[in-house]
Amino acid sequence: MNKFNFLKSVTTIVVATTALLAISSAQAELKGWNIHVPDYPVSVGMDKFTSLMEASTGIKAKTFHNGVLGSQPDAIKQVQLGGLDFAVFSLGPMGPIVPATNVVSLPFIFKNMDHMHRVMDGSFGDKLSAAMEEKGLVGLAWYDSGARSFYNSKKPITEVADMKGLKFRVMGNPIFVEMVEALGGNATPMAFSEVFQSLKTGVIDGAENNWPSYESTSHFEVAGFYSLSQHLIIPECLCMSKITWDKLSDDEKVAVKAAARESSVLQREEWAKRALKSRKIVEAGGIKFNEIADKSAFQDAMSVVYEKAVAKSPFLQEYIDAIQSVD
Ligand code: GTR
Repeated sequence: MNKFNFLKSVTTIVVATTALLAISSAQAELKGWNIHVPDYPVSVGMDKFTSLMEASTGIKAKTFHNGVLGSQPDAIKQVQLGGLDFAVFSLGPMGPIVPATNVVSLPFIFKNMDHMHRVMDGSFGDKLSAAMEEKGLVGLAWYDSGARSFYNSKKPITEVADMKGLKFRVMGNPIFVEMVEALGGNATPMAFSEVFQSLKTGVIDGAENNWPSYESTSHFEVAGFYSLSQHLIIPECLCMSKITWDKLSDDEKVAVKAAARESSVLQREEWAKRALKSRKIVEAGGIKFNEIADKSAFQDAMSVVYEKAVAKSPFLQEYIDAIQSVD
């Protein structure tokens, strides 16, 4: 090959490779799943994540808010399969897929939000991330989701006996069915998107959630008794499909994790603000709110839920002890 032909071939290879790269990056807009409305703290956090990621790596990504890409259990499967690239998931419905995460779905496992942060931001959080990664979900950062309380359309819950006969929607995890049944209520697992209509038509009497979700879904308009049981504090995970993650270079992985961590700082600030704002909105909307002076009977009733969880996955006992040993 003469010098001219050699240069021509090199140029052809360079042009072809550049074109290929351009095609793959043009096609490679990552797709993110989110269940919440666009101004929700999770959504604000995810938008921050994608803009930081694009700024530091050039990787383009878009989050589809409002649950338009389907329910959470389906989306978890899609992220595992690589059909979706990233998402923010509550660890609540994650348990059937990653049993280790069931520990944070145990009622009253965390003393308060600060305790949850100390546990999840420490080595225990890394342990849960590792369990998720084995199932194809790479944990990038933990987001806040406050404390969940019961609400219903019939009456205030002031003691365990008030739960009797009421039908509550729960997230898709047997732990939550057992939780409501242990309190004397009836439980129906149901997708988040179906709860409003089901409350409105009386298919269910109540549900349980944090202030921002109670407000953003308008559930407060159809189930006006909110009783501060704060029985669940469940962290959420910004996670990426392992299939997508494995395509990143080492430098990109570092940058993507940094973007996720930075987004979680904003998400947590937004969370604290939105929790106060949502509470004001629903109170102004006329809901009847009550504190539960003594939660000990609710907590005591949960021992059967803990026993069943440990019977199913004996390793959970060590996880429970680990969380309870964090101050
Ligand atoms: C919200 C949570 C969602 C989803 C929802 C539900 O608080 O952020 O991920 O779990 O509750 O009740 O289904």
